Amino acid sequence: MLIDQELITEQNTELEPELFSDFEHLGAYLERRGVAIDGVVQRVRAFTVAIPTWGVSTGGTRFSRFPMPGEPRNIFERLEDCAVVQQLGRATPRVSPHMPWDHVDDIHALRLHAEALGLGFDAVNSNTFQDQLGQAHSYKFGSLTHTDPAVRAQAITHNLECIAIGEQLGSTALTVWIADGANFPGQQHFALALDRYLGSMREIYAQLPEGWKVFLEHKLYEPALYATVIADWGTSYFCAESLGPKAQCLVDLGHHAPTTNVEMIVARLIQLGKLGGFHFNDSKYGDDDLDTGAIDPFRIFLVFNELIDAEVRQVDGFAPAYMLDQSHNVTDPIESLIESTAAVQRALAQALVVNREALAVAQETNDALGAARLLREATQINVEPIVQRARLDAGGAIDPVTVYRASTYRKDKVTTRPAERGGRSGIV
Ligand code: PSV
Ligand code: MN
Repeated sequence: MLIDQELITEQNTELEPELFSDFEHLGAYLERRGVAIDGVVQRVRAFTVAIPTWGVSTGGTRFSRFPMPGEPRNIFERLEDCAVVQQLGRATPRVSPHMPWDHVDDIHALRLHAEALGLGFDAVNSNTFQDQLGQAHSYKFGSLTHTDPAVRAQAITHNLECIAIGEQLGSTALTVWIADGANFPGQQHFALALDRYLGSMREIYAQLPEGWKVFLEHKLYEPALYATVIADWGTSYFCAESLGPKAQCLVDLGHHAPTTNVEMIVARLIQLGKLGGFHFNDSKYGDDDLDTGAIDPFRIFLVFNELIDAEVRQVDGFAPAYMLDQSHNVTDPIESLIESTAAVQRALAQALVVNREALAVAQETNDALGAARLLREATQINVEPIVQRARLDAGGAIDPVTVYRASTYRKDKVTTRPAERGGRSGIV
C-alpha cells in the first residue's frame, strides 16, 4: 500500500458519523421519489474508469510546462501514482498506456509491476503524431494518411507493435488518434487523404486479435489548423462502419467545437451501434484537457443521461470503455484524477436517479418544460453521500484528497525522484 492504510481508516472513522447521517437523509429523500439508494450505491461501486498513464505527469501547453517536484519519470513510477489514485478512490483499477511514451524493453516486467500494484491495462494508445528519435520517416506531413507509402507503412507498423504490446499487457483494445490534416487550403486532397486512412486502418484492423476492438478517436482541429482528416463523429462513424464490427468510435469530450451537442453525438453513436468509449475531460474553448466536470458538470451529466437511457433500454452490444484524458498543468495530477473520477461517478449517480418513466411521458406529451425540469431536478440532488459511500464500501477513503494531502507521498517522492534534466515539454 502506497498510502498508509491507518491514515485512511483514521480519516474514515472521523467522517463516518456525518456521512451515515447524510446518507440516511438522502436515502429517505430518494425513497419518496421511488429510488432505492442502495441500488444506486451498488451501481456506482461497480463503475470503473481508466486512468491515462500520461495523466499523472505534469501536463503543459505548447508554450510551456512547469514540472512538479516529485513527478514520475518513467512508466514504473507513473504506475505507482496511478495506484495511489486507485487505493484512495477504488474506481480506477486500469490504466491506459501510450506508446512509445510508456515503452519498456521488458513488457512482462511491466505487467507484473502493474499487477503487484493492483492495476491492469486498458486500451493502448498509439502515437504517430510525434517523431521519435531514430525514426526513419517524419510525421510532419501525416502518418496513416501520408502521401508517401513508406511513412504510412511505418505508422501501420507502430500500431501493430502497440497491439503486440497490448496483448502482452492483457489489454483488449487499441485507440488510434491521428493528427493528420492540413494547415492550408489546398494543401491536402480531402478524399484521397481519407482513402489513405482507410487503407492504412484496414491493415491494422486485419491484425486485431480475437476479442480486440479498435477505437477511432476524432478531433476537430489541432495540430492541423485548417483541416483534420478524422475531424468529426460522422467521419469517424463512416470509417468504423467501413472497417467492420471491431472498429468503434471514441468520443473525447474536448474534441468538438465549443457549442457542439456532445450528448446528442453520444446518442447517435449508441443508436448506430458504434459507441466504443470515452476520453472524459472538460473544456471551455477547445481541447483544453481540463479536469472532468470542472467547467460544465451539466454536460457530463447529460452524457451519462444518454448512457443510462441506453442501458435501461438494453441496447444490443452497448458496452463503452470509459477513460479519462486530461492534462494537469497546474495541479498535482493525483488530486485532479481523484476529483475527476468523483465527477464522473457523480454524473452517473445523478443520471441513475432521473425519473425515466416521467421523462418518457413528458417527451411523449411534448411537455418541454416538464422534461427539462426532470433532468434539472436530478442534478440538484446532492449525490455526494452516494459517491462517498461507494468509495468507503470498496475500501477507499471518504475524502481521498484530504487523506492524500495528509500523507507524505508527494513529499517523499521529491526526494526519491530527483528531477531529470531536459525532459518533455508541451503535450503529454
Ligand atoms: C489528442 O488530443 C488526444 O486526446 C489523444 O487521445 C491523444 O492520444 C492524447 O490526447 C495525447 O495526450
Ligand atoms: Mn483523447
